[in-house]
Amino acid sequence: TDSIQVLEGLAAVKQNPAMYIGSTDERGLHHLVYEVVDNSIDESLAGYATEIEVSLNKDGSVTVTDDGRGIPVKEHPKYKKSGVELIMTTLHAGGKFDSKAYKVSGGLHGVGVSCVNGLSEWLKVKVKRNGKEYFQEYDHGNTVAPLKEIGSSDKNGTEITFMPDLEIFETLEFKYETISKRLRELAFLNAGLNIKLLEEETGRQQSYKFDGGIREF
Ligand code: 0RA
Repeated sequence: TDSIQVLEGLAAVKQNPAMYIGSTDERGLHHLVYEVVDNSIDESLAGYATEIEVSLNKDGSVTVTDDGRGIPVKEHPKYKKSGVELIMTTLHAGGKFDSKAYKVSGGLHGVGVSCVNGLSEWLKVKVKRNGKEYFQEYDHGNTVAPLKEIGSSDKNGTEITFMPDLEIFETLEFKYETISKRLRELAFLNAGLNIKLLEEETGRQQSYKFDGGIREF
């Protein structure tokens, strides 16, 4: 499928956010969190991530951390960019990712973490992989500098922190209860997966893990 993948920039997402995340109201804002979490859940379904942590930070940004394989860091021979940069800055268009297909299906799932990047004032990603730690940041979806090695690590995983763009969203206030309810549902649907939520400002936190899956419901 790689050869038929069409990569597009994020201009379309910024011009028509609703087509990608449904709306730019409170609901759309929360979709940003779910989109990033979905990527971590895919890493759990693939058999790697066992834990996902969502932090509502004091500055209004959100951090999603997982202990999956980490986004690939190798440079793509054709695009001359790291896997991290390609995943964060390009829309994977064509085939089932066709915008018409999304409109039919409701257009809310699996549109990719790059949409979140395009709709964020800034986004920072840290990847632990190959015994190393890497970092990259973006400004309104635009790369600030190439992926940089920032240290060593014996762990694997991905940490994404984003600040939603106030020029795009009608509200920037994440609701602990809204996110908590969704994460609880996701924990039911993904038996054994540990999902944590933390609110920095208040110290509120919750941890969801259901070994029996939906049967525990
Ligand atoms: C592309 C390929 C692989 C993993 C990921 C993306 C990935 C993306 C996200 C986003 C949040 N957490 C993530 N974890 C992984 C596979 C990597 C491999 O083959 O080793």
